[in-house]
This record gives sequence, C-alpha cells and structure tokens, in this order.
Amino acid sequence: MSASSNAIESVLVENRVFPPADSVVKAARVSGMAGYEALCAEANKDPEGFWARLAREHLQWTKPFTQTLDESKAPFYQWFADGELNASANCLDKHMGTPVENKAAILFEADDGTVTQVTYRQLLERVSQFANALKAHGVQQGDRVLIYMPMGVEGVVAMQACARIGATHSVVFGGFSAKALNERIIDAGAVAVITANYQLRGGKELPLKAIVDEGLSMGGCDSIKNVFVYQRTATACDMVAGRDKTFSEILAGQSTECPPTPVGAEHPLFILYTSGSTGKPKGVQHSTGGYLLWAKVTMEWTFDIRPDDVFWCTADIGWITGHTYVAYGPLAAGATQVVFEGVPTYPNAGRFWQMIERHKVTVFYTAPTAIRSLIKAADSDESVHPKNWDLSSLRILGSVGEPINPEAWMWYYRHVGGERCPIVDTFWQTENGGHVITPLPGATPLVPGSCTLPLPGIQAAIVDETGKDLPNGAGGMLVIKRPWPSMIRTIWGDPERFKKSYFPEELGGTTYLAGDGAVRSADRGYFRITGRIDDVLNVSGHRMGTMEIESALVAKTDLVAEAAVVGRPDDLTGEAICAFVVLKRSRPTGEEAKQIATELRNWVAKEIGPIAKPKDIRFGDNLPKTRSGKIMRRLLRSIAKGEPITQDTSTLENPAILDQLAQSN
Ligand code: 6R9
Repeated sequence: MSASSNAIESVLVENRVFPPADSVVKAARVSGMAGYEALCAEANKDPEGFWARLAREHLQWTKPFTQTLDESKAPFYQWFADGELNASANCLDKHMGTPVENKAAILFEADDGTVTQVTYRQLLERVSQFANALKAHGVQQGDRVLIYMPMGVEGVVAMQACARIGATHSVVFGGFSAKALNERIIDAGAVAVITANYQLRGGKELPLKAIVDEGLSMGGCDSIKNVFVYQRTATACDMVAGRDKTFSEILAGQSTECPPTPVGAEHPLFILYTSGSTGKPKGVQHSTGGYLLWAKVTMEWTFDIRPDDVFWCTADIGWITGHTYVAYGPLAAGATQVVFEGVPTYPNAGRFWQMIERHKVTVFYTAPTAIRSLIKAADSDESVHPKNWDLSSLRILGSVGEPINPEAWMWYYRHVGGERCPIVDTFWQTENGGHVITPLPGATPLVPGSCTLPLPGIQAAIVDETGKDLPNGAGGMLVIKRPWPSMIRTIWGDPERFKKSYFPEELGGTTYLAGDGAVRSADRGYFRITGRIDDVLNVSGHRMGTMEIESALVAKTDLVAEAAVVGRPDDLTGEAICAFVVLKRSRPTGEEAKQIATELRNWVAKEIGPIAKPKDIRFGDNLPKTRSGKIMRRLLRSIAKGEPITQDTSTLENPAILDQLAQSN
C-alpha cells in the first residue's frame, strides 16, 4: 500500500462540499459550472480549434502557426510547430505601452524583510541588459545555461534573459549538491553557469559559488566557458580568472535594449531535472509555445488573475512550480507578484501571514507541507497563528505538490481563507508544464482533499494495467489520453526513456502515464490522487527517486554493501525516507549505529542534497529477498511503517531477516 493510505481513508469518507459563493461565481472569468462545461464542450468538439483559438488569443506570434498539432511522430507531439515567438517578449515587451508597463511586476521581500519593487518596464530593461551580457560572452541561441541561484529578482532575470536570446535554461534548486550539479551540467552540455556567491535563508548565509566550483572540479564539465556570479552578500568567494565574472562586470556598459530572438514554437525553453524510477534524474524538456500558452491560460482559469491582484506563489524557481507560476505565468498575465527569498519559519512561523498582510496578497499558492508545519507551529504558539494578522486581502488559495489531507485543507480554509476563499488543489507534474486537474475558483464545488476535475481539453482518466477505463470508485493508474500543449516533449538526450516512462506500449503507446494512482468519487467523478505508483517518493512536496538515494548510499563503497530505500507516511512531510542498509562490516547497534547513520545521512546530503537525507536508517545483516535475489520492497514498506507483516513471505529466501530489521531502529 502506498504511503498515503491514512490520508486516503479519511478522504474516502469525506462528504463536505463547499460550493463557491454567488458573488465569486459572478465575478469569475470562468463563471460557474456552466462556464467550465462550455469550455470543455468546445475542447471536446474540436480540440485543435480550441487550442488554436487560445494560442492566438493568449500569445503574440512573430510568425503565425498554420498547423496546431502534428501527431505524425507520436508520442513526440508537436504544437504550433511552424509558428515563431519569443517567451520573454510575451512576458515583458507585450506590456509596454499598456497600463501594465509601470505597474509592479515583482515585490521582492528579502530574507531580512527588506522590500524592493521592480516595475515591468524596469524588469524588461534588466532582462535585456542581462541578455546582452550573455550574448557578449558568446552564449547563443540553442545553448544550454545552468542556473543555480537563490530566490530573487536576479533568478527570474536570468531565466528570462536566456529565453530572450533563445538559450535553453536548466535551473538547479539551490539545495542540490556539487555532485548533482556536475551530473546536470554534463547531461545538458551547458556552456555557462549563472550563480550567486551565497544565498540567504533563515538568517544564514549559505554558499552557492563554492558548490559550483566543487561541481566543476569533479570533471567532465569542459563545455562550461563562463561562470557568472551575482554578489548577493558582501562575503567574498573564490573567482577563477578568465572563467568567472561578477554580474557588475558583465553588465557594465551593456545596453538595456535587446531585441528578443524569435524561436520556433517547439524550441526548448528549458530543461528541468526531476526524479524518476531509476537512479538517473530525467531532463524534462519543455517547449516555448505550448508551455507558455498553458502558463498564461492557467493563471487566468485556475487563479482567475485580474489586473489588481497581488499573486504569491511560494515555490522556488528550482522547481517546476517556480518556473510556471513565478518566472513565466504571472509575467505573461501581467500580474504583480511577491517573490520571497527566505523560509516560512524565519524569523518565526508567522512570516507567511505577516507577508500576506504586508503586501495585501490576493492569491496565495503554497504546498501542503508548509501548511502542516505552520499548523503545528500555531498549535504550540498562539502568537504565530494566522488570526494575528489581517488576511482580508486574500480571495483565492492554492495548494500544490502533494495530496492535501482534509484536516490541513480545513485549517487553511478556515484560518487563512476566512471561510471565504476557494482553495484550488492543483494536481500536476514537472512533465505537465502546468495545472491539469484542479478546481476553478468561481465554478467548482470543493471537496477537501480532492483535486476535483480536469481542466478543459485535458482527457484525464483512470485505467488498469491493460489500459481499460475503470468505473468511478475503483482505484487505478492516472493517465491523460490526448496530448495537450504544455506536455513534456522528450527527456533531454534520451528519447527512448521518454517513450518507456510516459507512453508505455502496454497502454497503446500514445497515452500519457502520470505515475500516480487515483480514484474518482462515485457521486461527482472527482479525482483524488492516492500517491505515486512508481519508485518515486514525495517528501515535503519534493520528488525523490528511491533508486537515486540507493545509488548514493552504495556509492559509499568503503562502508555500504547494499541499500534499499522506501517511503513511509509522515504527518509533517507527507512521506519520509526510510533506508535499510547492509554494511560491509558487522551490523552496528546502539551508539555506533547512530553514529554510522549520521555519517550516511551526511554522505547522502553531499551526493544529492540535504532534502534527500533518509529520516530513518535501519541496519540489517541482509535485506529480504526472493530466491531470485529481488529485494521485496513491499515488506520493507510494512516494516518502515511499523506494521505487522501480513503479506505472503513464502517466496522469501531469508524470512528471519524481517524480525531483525523490524527491531533495529
Ligand atoms: C507540480 C509538482 C509531481 C508529483 C505528482 C504527485 C504529486 C503534485 C499534487 C500532487 C496530489 C496534488 N502532486 N500536486 N498530489 N495532489 N495537488 O509538484 O511537480 O515536483 O514534478 O511532482 O507530485 O505525486 O506526480 P513535481
């Protein structure tokens, strides 16, 4: 059973329904279920006509497309392929000469609370200047640029500047290790790295440039010609002559005008690495046209974004949510957004609520794991409870990254949204580009813990292993049966893996397999996500491959003989990482086991990043295996959860090991 079984049980009995208030329905862009159904009907009747209409209405094309969808190389679908546009022009230039030009694009709040405001005009100038600096250093259309930056205006500028000149960015989250960076630089064949000397989070100064240096020194990075360094803090960092330059050096003398380079709609806007079921992260490749279309459309449908909104998505630009709903969507929609450098618990766990009050945030989008940790903090300390702040500016709340348990949903609804704000529980994945299953705030009656219904044009379904549709009430695999514009185009450098992972032959080769389990409610047909069905864990909304962590553990060759990693439910982080380890020496116990566990945790933090550190490490003389040598992970999952073993263990080579692993903790 997947890790979230408790959550599933409680949502199965969920029967509270929260329809949107009449006033909300009236004012919404997609107004009432009638509005939603009209869009669905249009999309079903003529999908290509529907997407073509949206693409013409929402994007500015320098060369109009003549063909909407090309299925000739399915599942390598192409959208608007002969059209040309520029993503940055569609986020910035298009607002010039309109009322958006001088409105705030970004309200940046630094870790220490300092606020800076950047208008659309100023952002365009900064992006253009940075784009010119990239060009002056030989970065060309089609080149890959790796971005390893803190949250801030500069990170968004770097992404937009790449887009402006047709370079493909690959952002790596600032919490990943030197080794992870090294692998991504090599896989992407990046020509430059954009980074900062340090990042500031929770009052601490954490190195970034030193990690880049270490990553580059691990070898294989000859493609890197330049490292551009933003000096976020006054602390000096090492600079390699000829290779490394500060932002002030490269920007000096560069013009603040840079004509955007038109690219084909299928041109890769970015590659973003994410965890899959094997050890190697996948470089998810997204297009320019289809991706940007979906970023813009979902800002309007899901967030009902309006000119006077203050939008705040708390995700880091290192994740897909920070791409679509920080770096591109809000700008394409001409919204004012808050960008936050710090963490939700610094200087105290009231930071989010304080910031909502301060910036008069109207649409707030965060992750269940953050909500759960803030509930816990508010429970033990009244002074950080949201009731201490004026949150009356809020009109829509959003959730993303993992299933939200109904208890957290209700708290969010009551104490943050004042029982007035619809919660959009948006289901989607790195591979989807933007929301695919989500309520619409002025239409969908809400059920806590359910992401409700697919967006218009998204043919989501639940099927069994043979691809057969399952009736409502039956759990199965979540699939999307028709292509949509913002879908993943390929895995960078590995088209075969793309086909195998997402369009398996067993399902006919053209149905998108999400990798999540889901069930539809008997009454409304609402979707509920029951968690991953592959070897991917979701820890605090971060995707982690179990194999990735196993590979990291066994890479400690002096100590580790074998390792198996599974997830177990965790109240705060959704899932927790649990590692079963066989050492090359005898099985440690007591203090020694604790010491070695700490050593292994630090090792994993170095190999992948601190987010991949196992919470539990258990040592055994062996792992439970079948006679053919396969590790029986379902047994390990039961042990990790502390459950009695009820499964059939007759195929097990070494049943005695189960007791030993259950006792060692
Ligand atoms: C956007 C993002 C994708 C995985 C996905 C699923 C889980 C995301 C969810 C959700 C239930 C939601 N997930 N949103 N599960 N309800 N609203 O998070 O992308 O990092 O690629 O993770 O996250 O398991 O498959 P990504």
